[in-house]
Amino acid sequence: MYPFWQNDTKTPKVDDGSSSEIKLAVPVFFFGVPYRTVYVNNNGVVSFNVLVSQFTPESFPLTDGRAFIAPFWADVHNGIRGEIYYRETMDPVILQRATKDIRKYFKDMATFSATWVFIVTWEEVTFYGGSSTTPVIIQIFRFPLHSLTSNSCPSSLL
Ligand SMILES: [Ca+2]
Repeated sequence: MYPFWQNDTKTPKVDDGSSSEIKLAVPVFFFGVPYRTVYVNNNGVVSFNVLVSQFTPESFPLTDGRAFIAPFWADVHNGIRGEIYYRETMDPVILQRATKDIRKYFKDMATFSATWVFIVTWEEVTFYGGSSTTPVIIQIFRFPLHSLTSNSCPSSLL
């Protein structure tokens, strides 16, 4: 787990909600397309170009062409419990750790070197119909992978 703090930006505490459009310090290349903004969506999706309020997951590839990363696509309800945090960082300690993690877990990326990281954390959120006693936690982090393709995309990295 990467560190997150109470002063990270939070998404609205509302069912099926999303952040505002987040301008990134560096472009993220996703399947060869550069994106300069993202949305952090409460239902476990980080999306490009459009927010995602959809609460029922679909299998990939999506038929409508939306571009997003779905580490936790589910019907989250942070209005009942939990917070969703995000931040960009170029903290050398985080970059060093991310570089080490990627090299360790993705053997074909032995020369990878993180220069920027975007961390999203769903902390103790619950699901639609859940309660204050049914929390879960998940975190993702993302790097600008310049050669990401459908054949080389390490899904657990996203
Ligand atoms: Ca929801």
